[in-house]
Amino acid sequence: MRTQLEALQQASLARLEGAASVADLEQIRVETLGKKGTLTQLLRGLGGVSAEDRPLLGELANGLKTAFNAALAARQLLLQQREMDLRLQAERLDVTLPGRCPPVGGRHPISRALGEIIHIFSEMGFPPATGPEVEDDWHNFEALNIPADHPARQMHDTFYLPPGPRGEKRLLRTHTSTVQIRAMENRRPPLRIIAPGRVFRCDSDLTHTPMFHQVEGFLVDEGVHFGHLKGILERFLHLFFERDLPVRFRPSFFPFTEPSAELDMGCLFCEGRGCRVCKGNGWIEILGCGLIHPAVLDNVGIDREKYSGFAFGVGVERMAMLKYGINDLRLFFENDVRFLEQHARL
Ligand code: 2U9
Repeated sequence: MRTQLEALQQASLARLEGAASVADLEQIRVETLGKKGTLTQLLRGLGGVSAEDRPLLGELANGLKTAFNAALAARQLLLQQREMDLRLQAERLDVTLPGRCPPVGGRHPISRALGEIIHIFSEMGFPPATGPEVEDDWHNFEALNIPADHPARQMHDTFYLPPGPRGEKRLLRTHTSTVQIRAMENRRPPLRIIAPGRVFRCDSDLTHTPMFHQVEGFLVDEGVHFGHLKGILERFLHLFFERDLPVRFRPSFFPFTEPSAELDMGCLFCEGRGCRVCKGNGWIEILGCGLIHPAVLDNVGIDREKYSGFAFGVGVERMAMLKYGINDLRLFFENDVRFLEQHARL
């Protein structure tokens, strides 16, 4: 027994000495002091030795256990340190390397232009209002004095949907004037709002998409005249394009305004000398406007003798193209990341 103990002491200490990793050490510990470990079994065997040998052997065995545990702890510390050194070597970080920039999203140029238009009009006292995109015949056409035989009302110009639950005609709004009709029906003058949003027309070619964005605006009060409209629009264009540009009004026709006008501004690109953008004439057609037709006021129960109003409509895609120098409408809708990266801002 004694020789066995001494042999085990030598062997186990030598094994600890030769262990190359913390995992090896654990293996040796289990094989020595675990349930079925060599030293555990020897200690169990002590029960069978004579009473006179037992104290000495017991002391030896306990001494071995203590020596083993001490050697194990010392070796563990050393190997842990060594393993940590190796890891630190292998996993060294070069903190001077340039960082990897995570891709950052940005706002689409249409959203940016819309945001700027809304901001400018809000500051001038026209808060934005919204309404449904699926509309009825009344709000989209009838109330706006658009006659039954008007070309805009035909199937090939407007997207019609299956009729509603009470058989009513339903369609995708072709302009946001519907929002202003609802405002006039629900509130009394003085009124001023802008109506930004998506509109839909059955049209698709180089310069038309079936969905596009509009901002319409209107003001109804006593004594409103064309001079008010001119002042507001000039100020708006000055703030949006961040420069002073000449404007001119050309007579036009819309069923919902009388008189009606088209507003041209001096070409941004050639300052009136004539270029490709303005087709050589120095002016760019930018928006439509007019004084609200008295028949429209009648339709929503506003006294045409007491009140008058002006209204205007701008196409957001066109404004964005001019401001950011984008020459192809399709770019807005193709979602080519190269285009978006070039024009997106936070
Ligand atoms: C009400 C009465 C009148 C809104 C108006 C225009 C002229 C106009 C176009 C600009 C480019 C549409 O997006 S576009 O194709 N709009 O020319 N819009 S007057 O007139 C209204 C609106 C509401 C109750």
